[in-house]
Amino acid sequence: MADGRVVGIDGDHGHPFTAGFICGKVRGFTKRMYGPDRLLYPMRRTGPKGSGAFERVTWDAAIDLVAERLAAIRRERGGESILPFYYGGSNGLLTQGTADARLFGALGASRLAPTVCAAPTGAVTRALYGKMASIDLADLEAARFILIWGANPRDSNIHLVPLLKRAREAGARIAIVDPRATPGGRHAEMHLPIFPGSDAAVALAMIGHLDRIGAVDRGFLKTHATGWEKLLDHARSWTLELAAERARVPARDIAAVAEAYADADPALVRCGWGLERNRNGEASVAAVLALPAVAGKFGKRGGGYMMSASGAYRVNDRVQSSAAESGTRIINMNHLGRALLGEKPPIDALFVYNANPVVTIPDQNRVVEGLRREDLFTVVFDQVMTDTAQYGDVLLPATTFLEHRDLSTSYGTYGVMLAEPVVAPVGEARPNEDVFTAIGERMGFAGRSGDAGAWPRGDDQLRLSVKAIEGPLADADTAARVARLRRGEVLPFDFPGERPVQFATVRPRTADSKAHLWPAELGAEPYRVLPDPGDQRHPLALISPSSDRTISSSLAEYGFHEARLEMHPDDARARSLADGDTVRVHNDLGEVIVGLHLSGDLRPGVVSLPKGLWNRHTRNGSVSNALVPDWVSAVSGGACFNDARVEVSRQLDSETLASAQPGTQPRADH
Ligand SMILES: Nc1nc2c(c(=O)[nH]1)N[C@H]1C(S)=C(S)[C@@H](COP(=O)(O)OP(=O)(O)OC[C@H]3O[C@@H](n4cnc5c(=O)[nH]c(N)nc54)[C@H](O)[C@@H]3O)O[C@H]1N2
Ligand SMILES: Nc1nc2c(c(=O)[nH]1)N[C@H]1C(S)=C(S)[C@@H](COP(=O)(O)OP(=O)(O)OC[C@H]3O[C@@H](n4cnc5c(=O)[nH]c(N)nc54)[C@H](O)[C@@H]3O)O[C@H]1N2
Ligand SMILES: [Mo]
Repeated sequence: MADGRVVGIDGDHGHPFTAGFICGKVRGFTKRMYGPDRLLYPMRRTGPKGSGAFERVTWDAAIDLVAERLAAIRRERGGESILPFYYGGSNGLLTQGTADARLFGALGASRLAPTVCAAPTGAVTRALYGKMASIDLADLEAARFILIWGANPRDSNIHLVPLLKRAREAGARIAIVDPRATPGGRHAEMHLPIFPGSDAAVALAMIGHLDRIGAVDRGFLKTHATGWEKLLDHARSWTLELAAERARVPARDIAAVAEAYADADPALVRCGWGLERNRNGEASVAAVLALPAVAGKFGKRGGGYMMSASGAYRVNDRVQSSAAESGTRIINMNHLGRALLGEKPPIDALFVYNANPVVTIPDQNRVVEGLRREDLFTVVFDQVMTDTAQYGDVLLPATTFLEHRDLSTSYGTYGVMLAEPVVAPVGEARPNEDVFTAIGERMGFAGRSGDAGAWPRGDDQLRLSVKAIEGPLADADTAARVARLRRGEVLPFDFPGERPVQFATVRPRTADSKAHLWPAELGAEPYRVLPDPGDQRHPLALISPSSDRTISSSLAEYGFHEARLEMHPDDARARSLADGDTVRVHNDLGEVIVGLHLSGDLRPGVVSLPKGLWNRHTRNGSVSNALVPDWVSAVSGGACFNDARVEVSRQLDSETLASAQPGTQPRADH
């Protein structure tokens, strides 16, 4: 800190988990706070939609404008014609689900199904294990075999890396199931480079194989599971050969991973999110998470499965927002483009905050077409001028985590902490809670601070949010929790025996405390595998996994220079392409023009563009989502990013210029 400005960011060396270690992109966060993309004051659109022409207005004028338009739209078209759109944001409990929920509840707005991430995984962990707590990261070291399935800790979960290293030094073997040899995975003992979307087939074949070699723990299953006979029966139909054909890997390699897993003790499955992002998402995650039950890997430290930690606790939305559940229609966020263009009755107002849908939601071209609607009133509330903000009618500047208070619940670890602001807001930026409350007041839904009917704010909101955390959080008493948080403590989860051991100290939270391996919640055929969506014209699978440059699309404004498409040299040779060429990645939904980078880390038949790009990072101003269909997974409506099938051809530079959209050319990094 110097002169009220942040000059550097470092980890907290007293933090029980990170011990002061943070990633490079957050270390550079001042580039977001004070960078040229920062939104410093409210603005109003002056040019055509998407032109990026805005004029500065006061906060008062901006809130008047938003309140008047929302009131008029609600009066004329009904509350459901208003759609709030949010997701990642700051990921805290004060910046989401508080005053925003009160405002949209009071408006009777349409509700958003938050499905862009973790919907299949969440549905499966609920159905199979009643969201039993995952094993704690610290217990990774106790494992002798770690099966990393569709996760890339080196980029997306960097605090796992030292633990993986220590586990290996202690003798653990590591196997990776991933279409690419991930940066950390290159050293793994085993790598199954399966074709995207074939996970369910592979995991079922493993289960069938375990059965044939006598490695199924029937004792465990009889006592602790239901539906396992049906699962074993079904798994038999997925022979190693069938799965191998589907996954495009040798049958013996699938068998070898299954055998190594069966032999090791304790053995752990680290399940990521890469395998859920297709139409077989639920079946894939279910088959993978059934493995520890089938092979009898639960019941000891270092065995079982590890996902995000959020299963251990629940945030009671009703307590946190002090609002009643509304019965209004629900819009799947993955269908944003489709909904803006065709929903009946139509969506007339869109309020975007904590999200950047123009680049993070499937079917980018349709999302943009929807946002271009002249009759749509769009508010975008963000920290920076995102690709979505370009389409706003009103822009509201938001504070960053160093400028506002937030309550952070765990995602990978078991703890909750309160982060207080360290500097005053930059420019005229304001926190979410504050702005949604101000709109609520202006619209007459909330009394002014101190008046009757005022919405809880500040410390009152903090108490509600802390109270809303249901789970094994140390101190049941809200006041005691708040006091500890305010002293800067990381409030730990209070598991019997310190850290959860699945089927020992924590059990499934299903009605009978058993694992449900053929759960009705996943439909009549929970392990049904749909055929690959590929067609002959678009034979390559496009994946868009997280990178170490951004957090979703956040921080991409300084994290990226220019994106490159990764491709296996064999696929390039077949198309007469060379490293460094400019290529057109295309299918019937759209095209992305980028430079090509050849890499033997990817399996043949799969190409990759990083998740989180902004339009300026490609040569035609489109990102991978321009190629992603907006179909959704069967049970939970999850996004199918990795179902994109594409073809790649060489692009001449003269063509690139002709097809670039105005204002979206790549820009130099700053
Ligand atoms: N640096 C950084 N960290 C992040 C994020 C970020 O954007 N940047 N995002 C955060 C968020 S929101 C999330 S949800 C998590 C996600 O973190 P992860 O669980 O690691 O998920 P992804 O990065 O989407 O993909 C993980 C791996 O799945 C592989 N994969 C792709 N398709 C398939 C498939 O069909 N089957 C299998 N088995 N593997 C496949 C990819 O090659 C990739 O290596 O990371 C979080 N952490
Ligand atoms: N192609 C492809 N697309 C993907 C994925 C993929 O694997 N492939 N992964 C998906 C995944 S896992 C996820 S989680 C989603 C995430 O998608 P989004 O939820 O859109 O996440 P971000 O891109 O991080 O956008 C969050 C925005 O919130 C803003 N923000 C941060 N804090 C605050 C705040 O306090 N107040 C306000 N008002 N704004 C704030 C940030 O500046 C940022 O612009 O993306 C998905 N998109
Ligand atoms: Mo995510």
